[in-house]
Formats: sequence, C-alpha cells, structure tokens
Amino acid sequence: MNCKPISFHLRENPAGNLSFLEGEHDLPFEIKRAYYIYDVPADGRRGFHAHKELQQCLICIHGSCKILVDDGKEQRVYELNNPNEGLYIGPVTWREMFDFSDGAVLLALVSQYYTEEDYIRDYAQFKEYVNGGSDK
Ligand code: T46
Repeated sequence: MNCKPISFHLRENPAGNLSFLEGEHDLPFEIKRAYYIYDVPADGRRGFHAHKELQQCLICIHGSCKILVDDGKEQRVYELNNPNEGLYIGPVTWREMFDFSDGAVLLALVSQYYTEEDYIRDYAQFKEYVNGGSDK
C-alpha cells in the first residue's frame, strides 16, 4: 500500500502549538497545489476516485474524518484527528473520505496542478488500471 501516516514537526508553547512541514523534505514531492474541504454533512462521503500520477498529503487541521484507501488488493481505513499528523497517499490508490465531524476541515497538499485527466472515477476502470489495463 503506497500510503502512510506522517507526523509533522511540532513546536509546543504555552502560547499555542505550531506544526510545520516542508515539501520535498517532509513529503516525497514538491507542493504545487493546496485545497481544503469543509462544511461536509455528517453523512457526507467524498472521493470515490484514484489518481494516476498525483501524490498528496491529507491533514485534518480541525476536527476529524476517516479516509478509506484501496490499492486494488487491500483496503485500509485511517482516522485523521490530529493537526500534527497527515496521511500520504501515493498514485493509483482509490480513496473515499467520510465520517466528518462537525466543523472538520480537511487540507490537501498536492504534487500537481489540477487536471481531470489524472482522475480515475470509476472503480471497475481503476481495477483494470491496477492490473495493467487501460483506464478508458
Ligand atoms: C482527492 C480527494 C481527497 C477543481 O477544479 N480544482 C481542484 O483543485 C480540486 C481539488 C477540485 N476541483 C473541482 C473538480 C470538481 O468539479 O472541484 C469539484 C469537486 O472535486 P472532487 O469531486 O474531485 O472532490 P473530492 O472531495 O471528491 O476529491 C478531492 C480531490 O479532487 C481529490 O484529488 O484526492 O479530494
């Protein structure tokens, strides 16, 4: 599974904590884009796709949510509930995000600019792609 939790650098202080990470140093890619997901209803479920090339790190900077990752052979569910920890997700990994707590904010730091060409949004096509076939 090309996916792993990452703990960031933490500077604790009575005046408040500070976490930081650097692209290429703490993540295996240069950060080209950031997006964030919020106001997700309790029963909201998002994702349902894989990326061909894109890598990313997901950080629940407020609240909590769960991420299902699937490499076509194995599935795992991670809970993100700590702003000092993220989940790295490599290419060709199906993902679904769910169980968002009230007010949760999920930040994604990403290796590529947005292009729909990089998405595989159909699970059967994803399985075919994993097994060496086409995504079409
Ligand atoms: C991912 C999971 C974790 C853009 O135009 N630019 C962007 O940078 C992004 C991220 C999305 N969009 C458009 C594409 C869709 O029309 O925004 C709409 C919603 O995107 P999507 O349905 O892909 O959203 P999620 O939450 O299912 O998936 C997102 C990311 O797209 C994806 O890369 O891994 O979060």
